[in-house]
Amino acid sequence: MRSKPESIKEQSAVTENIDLLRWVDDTARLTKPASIHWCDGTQGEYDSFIHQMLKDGTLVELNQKSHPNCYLHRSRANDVARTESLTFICTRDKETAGPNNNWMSPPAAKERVGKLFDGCMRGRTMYVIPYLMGPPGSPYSKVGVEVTDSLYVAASMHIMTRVGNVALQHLRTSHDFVPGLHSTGDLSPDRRFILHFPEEKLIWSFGSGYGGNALLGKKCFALRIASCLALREGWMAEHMLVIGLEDPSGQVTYMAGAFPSASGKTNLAMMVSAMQDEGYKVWTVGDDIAWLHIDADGQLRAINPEAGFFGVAPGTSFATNPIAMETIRRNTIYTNVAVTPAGEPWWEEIGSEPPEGLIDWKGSQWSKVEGKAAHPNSRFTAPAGQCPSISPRWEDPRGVPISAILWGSRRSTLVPLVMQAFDWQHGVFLGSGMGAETTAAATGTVGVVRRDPMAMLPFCGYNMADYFAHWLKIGQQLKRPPLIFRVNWFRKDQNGNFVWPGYGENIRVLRWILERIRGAGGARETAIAYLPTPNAINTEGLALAPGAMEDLTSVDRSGWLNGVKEMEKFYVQFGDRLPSEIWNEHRKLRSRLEA
Ligand code: GTP
Ligand code: SPV
Ligand code: MN
Repeated sequence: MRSKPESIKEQSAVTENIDLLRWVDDTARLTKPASIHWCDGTQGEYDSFIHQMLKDGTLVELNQKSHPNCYLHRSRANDVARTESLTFICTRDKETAGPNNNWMSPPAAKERVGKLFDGCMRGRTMYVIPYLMGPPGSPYSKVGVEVTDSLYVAASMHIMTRVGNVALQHLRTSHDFVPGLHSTGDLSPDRRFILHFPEEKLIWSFGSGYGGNALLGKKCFALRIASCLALREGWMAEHMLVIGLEDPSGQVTYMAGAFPSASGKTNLAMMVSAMQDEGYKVWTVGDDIAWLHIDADGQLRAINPEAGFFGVAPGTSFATNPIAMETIRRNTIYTNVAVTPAGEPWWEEIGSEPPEGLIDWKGSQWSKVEGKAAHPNSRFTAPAGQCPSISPRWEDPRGVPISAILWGSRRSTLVPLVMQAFDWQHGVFLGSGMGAETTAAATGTVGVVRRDPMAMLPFCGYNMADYFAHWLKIGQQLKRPPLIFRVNWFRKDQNGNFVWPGYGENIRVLRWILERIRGAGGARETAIAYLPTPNAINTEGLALAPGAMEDLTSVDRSGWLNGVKEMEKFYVQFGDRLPSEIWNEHRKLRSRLEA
């Protein structure tokens, strides 16, 4: 429904929520749009958004025969990934945000960025998007309202969240929603700010139209703001995939895995098991974010707050991830991929040679000398419900019970293929010190190792010392805490080739994890963790280099001692706030390595 900005009365046809109407009204006074559109989340609305964007050139139609209802969007060349240096946590006290976050005081942030929002929607339409994060009817689901001047964002929110009445019906009180104000502005990185105000549960994002910067339900709400709410309310908001692993008897065991951006969550979540014939199958519950709660029986349970996948395109192929390829064949918005003369999306390692006449992600004729045809952080946006491996329980309002937690990141050296923490506290320590090679999902240098605790460094909305303490406390409240594992699919040999085949073959590691959960599976105690015994992981039929498995399951003591120093450098930033348990585990690891 469309209306003039200052007409609370007309808008109350959509909702009677006075706090929401007031916020939208205040926002309209600030941004001064020509009209307001309240999103209802219907297919008709989505279709009309697509139609408008095809007309104004925001979208390009792809081949409707091979890819029905698929479209391509090209973002600005300087707006292609999350911008961590322009992302802020705005709390009264800097220490609350911690050394892991950029900080501005709320008044300073509002003053500085309020000026940018002033009149920024003049002559344009303001879209009001009420959306639900989590399954309808779940006590764990939460409501957000995003106001944006980007139709691309509005259409993407249709796919990634549950938009419209379903959200409004979930409002328990009139202020029971997370407001998020977004404007693309002039898309200049000089005037780009992604601001979070956890104390008033508010998000302000200006100057970017891309991914996590602009789809405010995702990283801004479901991780940064939600992590703050979770700390207060006793649950956890995590950068995790969730899968169900079905065994030959048909029993399904659920696991959650925290891997940094562009480090394998979507692929693990949609894996086609290489052991399907033996009865091991993976079901997809979520591919990026998990909200974890302790139920009345002391069991950890997970819901996926999202309704779609915003997945990395490059590397996705019928060989590596056929389920993703099937999922993104229809009703999908592609961003920054290349396009063939036949109007089909194309990217590096899609499994076919670049055809003659390929158009690159910027819209120009591509030639080999110009580098990648698709942007390395090019993505697909697709509804989760059309994924062939979607779990029958992905929208279970109670969530699924979690039996194991996996930490995984890209480490070309040092970190074994898999290891099991001694206990919860040791597992939290392993997560807190996780090193990860950076990727193209955020602007900046790719491939440098940084500490990325629980894959949450860019997403924890408060001081990570308090976050580690929260993890430790949650463990104490669980009747049977999930076992914690560290995995690494990304070890490389001297020639820079991956040692482990990865993708569907990762089922071999998941199977060992399942055995460990059941008190079986061969393991030996080492200085760093329990490691699989030589034959504990089935490698039948794999073409591994001689000695590869030994390398993947051994401890490089001097390398780990270096790692211990890196962890220390990271931990000291938190001063006295760092839980003593973390220092204790750190000390114990060093002494075991030195023994
Ligand atoms: P975000 O959406 O940024 O959070 O990323 P993600 O963690 O979901 O990563 P995703 O599964 O999209 O994988 C990112 C890249 O890593 C893709 O190019 C994949 O092809 C590649 N990748 C994923 N799993 C594996 C694996 O097991 N082995 C190897 N070698 N590469 C992998
Ligand atoms: C990530 O970077 O972890 C993503 C993509 O999942 S974005 O939504 O852009 O944050
Ligand atoms: Mn992610």
